Amino acid sequence: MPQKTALITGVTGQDGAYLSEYLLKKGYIVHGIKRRSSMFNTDRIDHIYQDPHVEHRNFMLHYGDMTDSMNITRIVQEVQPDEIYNLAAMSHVKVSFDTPEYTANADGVGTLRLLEAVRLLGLTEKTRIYQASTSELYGMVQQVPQNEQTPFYPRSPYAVAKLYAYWITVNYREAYGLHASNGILFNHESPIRGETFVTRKITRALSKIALGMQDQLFLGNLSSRRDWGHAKDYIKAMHLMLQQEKPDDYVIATGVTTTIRDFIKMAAAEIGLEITFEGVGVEEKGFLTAINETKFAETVGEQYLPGIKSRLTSLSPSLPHSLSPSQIVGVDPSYFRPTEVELLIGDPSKAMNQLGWKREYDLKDLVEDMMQSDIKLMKKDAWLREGGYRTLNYFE
Ligand code: NDP
Ligand code: GDR
Repeated sequence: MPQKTALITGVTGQDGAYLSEYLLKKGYIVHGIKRRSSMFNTDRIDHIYQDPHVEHRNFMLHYGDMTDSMNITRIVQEVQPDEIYNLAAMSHVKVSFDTPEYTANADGVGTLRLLEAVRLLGLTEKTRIYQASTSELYGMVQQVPQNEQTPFYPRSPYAVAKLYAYWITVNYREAYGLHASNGILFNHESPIRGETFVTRKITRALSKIALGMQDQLFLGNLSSRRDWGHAKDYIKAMHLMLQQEKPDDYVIATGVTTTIRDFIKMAAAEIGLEITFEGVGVEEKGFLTAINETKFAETVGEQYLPGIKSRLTSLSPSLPHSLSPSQIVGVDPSYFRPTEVELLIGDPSKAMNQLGWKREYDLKDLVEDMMQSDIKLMKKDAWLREGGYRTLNYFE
């Protein structure tokens, strides 16, 4: 079989990194579009980077931006890809309320730019396109669980921009016969998930709390429910969609939904900590109520036990809870969204039956993977600090 060429927009993101690795292992030549940034932004793909002076490279990066039509068109022309994976997006739902116009431009019109580039360059027969659609399209859900037939009701500028991208992809498929497919992916996470998405924010913060580097974690709505899978499973579905004879749209999900509150409990349990929630709304708090010392010592380290135990034992009945050192989680309304998506749960039957897609990770595996990785990451910072070195502060 001739070697295939893929072009990935958003190559520096979570999915772009896993997909690049996956396609390179399959023998693809992979081109990625990265943005110019004032600091290095290629952390997630540095391990597969190839020096431009190396001969016969199969992984190449191009500077580009979804808001720049000519740049997108030029790259598509140069690369002549067999497959395009459009993963680039301003992907943070809360931030999209602050930057709605940019989000519409990059996530909505950006998709049009890519489709038009393929059409204008006469590549409609050659190039297959994957569009990163999202469960956020369902927003205020009209049906439970959500499948490919469920009506959309977007609840954020991000979701509305992605709605345009979804339909323009369908339209180019129907109007010009493009092999263009939408993957309606539900939330998928991993150890390289962006630090401000809720799962990673939780696993990073709990790791720091366990190591005595942070006191508390402040979050927004603890009651919303998400259907979380592992990004490593989900990028395989993207590839499968482009290997089908006919383009189509598919839901990729686990079929299990969990509250943010329960995700916190699961992540804490992974390192032997029990967190109990009390109160409602902005008054809700999560307290450290028990420690499985053996598990904590195994997963975090025996030397960190006295620190975490001191937070538990200082819980005195005479102390108001708000002053208790055992408080680990608090609610900060500034993380609330003007309009929230309360419940998502997907039905991936079509993808399982037609693509033969199946997942390897369940939520427990995902949480374990993320916690182990973040404990390791934060220990590195703890050691650097002990050695007198400065570590970076990442503020949201
Ligand atoms: P990330 O936020 O991790 O990555 C987004 C990527 O897009 C980054 O490489 C980012 O560059 C790039 N990007 C952002 N804006 C632009 C722009 N204007 N021009 C070019 N590149 C840009 O997202 P994920 O990997 O998690 O998600 C991949 C795609 O899938 C996104 O489109 C997202 O909306 C969608 N999606 C994600 C889901 C999830 O749960 N992860 C679920 C459903 C859909 P930089 O690194 O410089 O910021
Ligand atoms: P989401 O993911 O909005 O579903 O979009 P995110 O992890 O940001 O939020 C999930 C839920 O958690 C609640 N939440 C918080 N969220 C964040 N980020 N920070 C907090 O402190 C916090 N507290 C509570 C949110 O309100 C929400 O209900 C992700 C992105 O990857 C999108 O690009 C993608 O399309 C969808 O998943 C599917």
